[in-house]
Amino acid sequence: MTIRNIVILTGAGISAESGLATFRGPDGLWEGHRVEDVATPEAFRHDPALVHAFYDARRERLGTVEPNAAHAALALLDAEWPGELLLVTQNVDDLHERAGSKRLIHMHGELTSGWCLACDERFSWEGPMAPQTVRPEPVEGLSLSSSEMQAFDKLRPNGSVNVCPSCRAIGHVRPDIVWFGEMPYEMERIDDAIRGCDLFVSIGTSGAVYPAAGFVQIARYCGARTLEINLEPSIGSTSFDESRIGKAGELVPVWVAEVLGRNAAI
Ligand code: BJW
Repeated sequence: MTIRNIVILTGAGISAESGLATFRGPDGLWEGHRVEDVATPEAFRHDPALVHAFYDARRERLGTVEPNAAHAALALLDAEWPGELLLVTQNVDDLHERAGSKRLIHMHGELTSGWCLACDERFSWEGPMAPQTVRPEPVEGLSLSSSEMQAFDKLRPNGSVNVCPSCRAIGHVRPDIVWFGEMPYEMERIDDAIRGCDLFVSIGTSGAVYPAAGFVQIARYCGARTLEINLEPSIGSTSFDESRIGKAGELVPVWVAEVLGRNAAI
């Protein structure tokens, strides 16, 4: 079978070897909370401080990790593949783009993006987002000491506080992340690419969350060959033509070398 159009779906497992926790593994709880408890609009309405703390901690962690061999191999494939290619990631980290991937969709949003609920604008975001990290306005007779000022400034690198850079509303910026019950981004583009691909590859995802978990069935129905690369068989493993079981950092470079017709030392 000649392959021209490739769609690759990635999940948390591809970033595990970079040191980012997966959601449903043994380290998948965050301070005792399941992702289903903190990644919903209801959770954000009920306890915004908790949800901000979850994403602030992950945004901070992002600055301490690097792309791994699997991200690098997919970036190489993107650079060298002459046909159509689309990398659809469920991950909200920025390791694919830091590795160099260009043809990329973040279907579940991005940690480094904010969304203002007051004016509906989206913008890039660094540092914490929790409103309590705003340095208090000076109040007559009650001034902050310089060490207190420094402590607040440390909490807001590059001056980021929960102020919308577009409309200046305070406290209305939420993480630009797709939570349960919300529509993932760019579904039409993703659907078109899956229906038109000859090869669909799923890497490092458990297959527990829809619509991503259903992509393999659409690809198969439309005649694509399907491959999964995962540490263990995913929930939908039997839907794939082929499963390669092992670490993404080891198996993805080998697969990319095969596709590019090279030996495995890439
Ligand atoms: C390695 C490795 C290594 C480890 N190498 N591998 C009932 C039935 C069916 C569906 C529903 C239902 N009730 C509700 C729904 C819909 C719901 C859903 O799917 N719920 C399920 C819980 C059942 N979905 C939604 O609500 C979505 N929206 C939606 O459906 O809108 C309507 C719609 C209709 C029609 C078309 C389109 C849309 C939105 C889902 C939003 C998901 N958001 C989250 C959190 C936000 C992002 C964040 O905070 O990071 O996204 S949940 C969380 O799970 C996160 C992930 O992107 C997502 C998937 O997890 P992932 O990546 O698979 O991670 P893990 O941990 O589960 O798996 C890691 C895998 O890696 C494991 O298998 C390991 O073995 C492996 N691994 N190390 C290779 N080194």
